[in-house]
Amino acid sequence: TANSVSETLLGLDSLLTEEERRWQTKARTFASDRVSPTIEKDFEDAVFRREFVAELGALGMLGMHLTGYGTAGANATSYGLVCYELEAADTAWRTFVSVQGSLAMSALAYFGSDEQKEQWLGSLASGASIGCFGLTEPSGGSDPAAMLTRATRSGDDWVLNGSKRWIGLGSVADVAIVWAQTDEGVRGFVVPTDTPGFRAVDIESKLSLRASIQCDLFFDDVRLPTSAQLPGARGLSAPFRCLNDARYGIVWGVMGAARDCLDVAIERSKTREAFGKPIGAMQLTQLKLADSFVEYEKGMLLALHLAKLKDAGALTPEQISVGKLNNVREAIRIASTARSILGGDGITGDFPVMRHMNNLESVRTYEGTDEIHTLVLGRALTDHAAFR
Ligand code: TGC
Ligand code: FAD
Repeated sequence: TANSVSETLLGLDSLLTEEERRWQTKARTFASDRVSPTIEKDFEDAVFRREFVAELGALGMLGMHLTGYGTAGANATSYGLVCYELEAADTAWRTFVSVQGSLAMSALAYFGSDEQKEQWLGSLASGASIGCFGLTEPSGGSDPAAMLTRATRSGDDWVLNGSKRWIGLGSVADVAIVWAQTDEGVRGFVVPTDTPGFRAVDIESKLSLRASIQCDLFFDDVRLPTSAQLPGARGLSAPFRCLNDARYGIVWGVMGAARDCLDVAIERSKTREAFGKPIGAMQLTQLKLADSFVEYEKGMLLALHLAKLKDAGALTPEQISVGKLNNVREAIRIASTARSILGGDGITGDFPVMRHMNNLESVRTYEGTDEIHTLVLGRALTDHAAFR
């Protein structure tokens, strides 16, 4: 777990506090001791390791940016560093902490009643329970305002009908946060997954994020008490506020995947020979490594800057879009460049690079696609919304 040249050359470590480094070390140790030893096989066999959930809970990494109910109350840089180290091992485990901690737990913490928080937040923080977050629908994810899932009143109850797609952890979750259209606009509902009429079906044909689970969810007359509604959530700004937390974690996470690819490529450039000398001694290889390194360091600086803004309570959705758009795009370029440096061996599971490349294709799509974040920035720059 020693720092690599890509981490030390610019000395960004010096910008971290002792406490932040402690979080980073804890996450790095978990990633290297628990995730890395089996991840190639888990990716190949599509295995989600349920036992890691309670371990992450015991480490304080679930909903760690929140306060109360057994959460860690850590600062934004610490949360970012945990995402960074987990995703260096595999995007599946950063995705897990994003869905559980930043989506399901944030929704409960920001918009839940005291009763809902009491019932769920502690057990989600410890990893005794799993939560999922259902916003995207089969007819499309970029425009959640067009959602078709509906909650209607029936006496004192709500009745939920519709479906969601791509919902992380749906089939292993104990509780689903479900966003639905109502006569009063979009509202959020806390749905225990054993409620009659709730069904989750795994999406099995994935070539990306294979060590993670995504599902179709179906709601067939799911009857819920009034108390299942998230009282503080009014309109789409509520789920979007949760997305902000998860998108922020992605800004850091993808730099972990980029670091892993860069480190592998640097190492290989020193040992692999062609035309009688190491490929790292060739100028074209050095250009690839230097360009990748520069983008990686810029991505880390951007993540650190957003962390400071987040802790100051000043981080805007547009600033998060800059980070998500840039860092995912550059991580994909770095992974692809590393793949080329590895030559033919780069397409095998003997190296992590192709796995990261495949995973990053999910990351560029979820939490707002490249195009959506581009249009968010276009709107901020011109005052014209070009979505519709
Ligand atoms: P728009 O008119 O822009 O906004 C509607 C209301 O929401 C407010 N708002 C936000 N509030 C907080 N944070 C944000 N980021 C916000 N963005 C918008 C806005 O102020 C307004 O509030 P109010 O009070 O005036 O009503 O809405 P729009 O319908 O035009 O949509 C804009 C757009 C396209 C940016 C939005 O629909 C969008 O972000 N689409 C992408 C959807 C998305 O990212 N889905 C992610 C699903 S979850 C997931 O992918 C999990 S992956 C696993 C993992 O995270 O690891
Ligand atoms: P679409 O919205 O159909 O978009 C298709 C293409 O059209 C994209 O390239 C898009 O950028 C482009 N496009 C759309 N609108 C415009 C426009 N106005 N201008 C230009 N181009 C446009 N969702 C959840 O709710 N919960 C989860 O836990 C979750 N986890 C996920 C995990 C994975 C692995 C994946 C792949 C997805 C997950 N999602 C989740 C869904 C994710 O948020 C959506 O996939 C994403 O929002 C895009 O929606 P879509 O796939 O329906 O694509």
